[in-house]
Amino acid sequence: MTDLVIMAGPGDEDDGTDAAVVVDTKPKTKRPPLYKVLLLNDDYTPMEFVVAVLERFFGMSHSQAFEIMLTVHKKGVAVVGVFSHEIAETKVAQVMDFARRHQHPLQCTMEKE
Ligand code: TYC
Repeated sequence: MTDLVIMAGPGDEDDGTDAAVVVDTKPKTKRPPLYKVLLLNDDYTPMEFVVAVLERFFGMSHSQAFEIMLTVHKKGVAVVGVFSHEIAETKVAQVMDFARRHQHPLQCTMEKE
């Protein structure tokens, strides 16, 4: 990105024979992108089941889980966490599998932040 030019050659005076050495001054490591995990409302999944999901897979307290569940119920969707791609994928798979095993239509998705 940013270049630093170093003049390398014998002596302190610039006699026009110095070689230019170009080095990168900025580390090129980028932070990995983050993904929002979203929980979607539906008409059939019991409220207590959604609360249990938020406690189990997102480490929420009961009151925190209840609050987020109500937000999804009223608004249709809510962000329940922000993670790396791999962790977000795992959370979505865990929720979808748990809901399927209990025969609830609960939907969980992810999107890039
Ligand atoms: N709307 C559901 C009901 O009335 C409750 C619910 C909340 C379902 C949140 C899904 O992600 C959800 N039983």
